[in-house]
Amino acid sequence: MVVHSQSAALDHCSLIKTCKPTTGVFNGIPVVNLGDPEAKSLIVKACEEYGFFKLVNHGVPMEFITKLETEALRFFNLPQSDKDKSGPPDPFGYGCKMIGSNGDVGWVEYLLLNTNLEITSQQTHTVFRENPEFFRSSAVNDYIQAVKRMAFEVVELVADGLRIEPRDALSRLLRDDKSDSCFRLNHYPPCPELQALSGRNLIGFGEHTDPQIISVLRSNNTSGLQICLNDKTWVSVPPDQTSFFINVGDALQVMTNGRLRSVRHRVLADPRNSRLSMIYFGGPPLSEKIVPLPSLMAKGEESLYKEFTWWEYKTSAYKSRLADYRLGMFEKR
Ligand code: GA4
Repeated sequence: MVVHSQSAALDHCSLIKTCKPTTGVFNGIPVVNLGDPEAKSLIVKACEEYGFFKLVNHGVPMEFITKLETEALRFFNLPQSDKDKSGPPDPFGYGCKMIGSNGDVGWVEYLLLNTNLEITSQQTHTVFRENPEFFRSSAVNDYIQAVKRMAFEVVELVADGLRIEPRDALSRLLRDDKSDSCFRLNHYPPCPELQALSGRNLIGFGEHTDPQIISVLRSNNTSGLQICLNDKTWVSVPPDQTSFFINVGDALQVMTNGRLRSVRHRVLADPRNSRLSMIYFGGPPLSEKIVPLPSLMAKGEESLYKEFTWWEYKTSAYKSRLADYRLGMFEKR
């Protein structure tokens, strides 16, 4: 993203929302050590209360993380015209400021990628035709494979903690060859002039919940991520470049009949430092029925939601605005 002058920057930004600067960070984010024998109950508690937690001792080699970060920065530092050759993100590729196709904008540029290995060569061809070095390096694949493995373990612990049987009832959906998962690299450039002029924080990525089962986020050491607590207050998550942050998605909320809550979150651009985040969104196959898992339902308990497939939910999500409450139309009233 190149800002030529202050006025050009303001033109670009006229559609980007702002919010009052927030002070202080929230120190109450639950932290789970993947090696802790109590991990399953701590994960469930965190997902019930916040739909969000920080994962340490996660087993993803730091080397994979740093390598991908270097490659991603190399890409985002290319001239705008070169990056544009890898866009638009329909559905995969490079995007700048526009999020989705329904008018949402943010102070962000990004790469949306498929996580399915079979599609990788096709992706190299379509998305990285003009920038093949990015995909020729093993950085993306090594990272995604390691993060997926960790995500499978996390959802198996969710299953254990909720006494869901079989314990792979969730992980099999993410492991499936047809799993509809994706990967996103977000780059939030600093924006000092704009912030100084408005005295407010620019929204990098507007508030939303993730539609999938689980999202696994890692960022550099620049702050910006905020989550919305049950009392509707927004709190800043202190960044930690060596850990992962796990989000419950809408599909997991439905599959647990509302026991686990998908977390509303957003990202504010930092006036001084650029933020880079990498997120794996683990989703089920398109044909999968998204219904509460039978082994979790108490006797006589009814589903809070109408029955739908992941394809139906995804189609409706992609027609919505970022901030919409997407599960609303699937709730039984
Ligand atoms: C939010 C989570 C993921 O980033 C994403 C986003 C998707 C997009 O960027 O195209 C959506 C958004 C996300 C939910 C509502 C729709 C679709 C933008 C948007 C306005 C890739 C996803 O799966 O859903």
